Amino acid sequence: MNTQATLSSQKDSLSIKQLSPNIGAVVQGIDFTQPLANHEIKLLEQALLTHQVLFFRNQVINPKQQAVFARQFGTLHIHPIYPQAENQPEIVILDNLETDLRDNAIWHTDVTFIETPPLGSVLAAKKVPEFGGDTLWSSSYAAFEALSPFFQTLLEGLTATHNIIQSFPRERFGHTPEALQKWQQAQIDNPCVIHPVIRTHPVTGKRLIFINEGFTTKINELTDSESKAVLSFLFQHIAQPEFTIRWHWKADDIAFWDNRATQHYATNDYSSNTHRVMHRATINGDKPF
Ligand SMILES: O=C(O)CCC(=O)C(=O)O
Ligand SMILES: [Fe+2]
Repeated sequence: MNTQATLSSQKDSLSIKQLSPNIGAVVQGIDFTQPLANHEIKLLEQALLTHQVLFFRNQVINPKQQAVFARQFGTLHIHPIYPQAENQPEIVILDNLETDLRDNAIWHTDVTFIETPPLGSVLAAKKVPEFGGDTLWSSSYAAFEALSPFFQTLLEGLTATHNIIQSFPRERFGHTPEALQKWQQAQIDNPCVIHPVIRTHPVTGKRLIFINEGFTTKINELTDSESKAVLSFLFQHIAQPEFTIRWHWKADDIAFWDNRATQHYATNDYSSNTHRVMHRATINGDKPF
């Protein structure tokens, strides 16, 4: 297997080091504070398709620079519930002292509660514990490919319901009058949506599992108990260590993932006295098929 590739251009070079057989690579040679050249955008897009999650070290950026970086890959989503950076509504602030982040400690794909879930997310570590607070990503391609052809075929024709409330319940996100109003509006603006259980990646054309414990509530064509059993199997299946990569954060690290082909899990194993702050830009995607 080719674990190290150096892709050179006229004056700069990008090094991409694969981290595991199924998912993850570390990229060197990118400066997030500078606009990317067209060929760099293409190389990163290609690397993202190949490795599904890319990691970058030592990127000191502010929310504006993060939004500018992410916009080179598409328009940005504004989250209906999470707090936003000042004057930069596209940047979500995930601060464990400000927000109940327990639902990120569950395997999920970001924002599948809308018709056109994000194509990717760019997550910047601002404050991280010395140990603990790692994030894991799982390859939805690898998880699909490990299923028997018979079960793959069974799942292919099915659709599932995704519901924002599954990860943003009222009791945790509606505790002040302003929060409650925001939560109620988010519910009105985001009615349940239906996505295929098995999705075709719009660029690679590969098939992948597209249900997640964060937002998927039901496989529509099955009875309640069948749906429960199949979802519970799939939620367990995608978490197999063989499909995953685990990242231990240092401040100023950035992770950039293909949100169509992955799920992630933010480990909630650090003390509540510890301050952990992450900033996320979320890039709009298209309707799954
Ligand atoms: O805090 C993290 O490491 C990840 C949180 C998360 O789920 C996200 O940013 O989408
Ligand atoms: Fe997430």
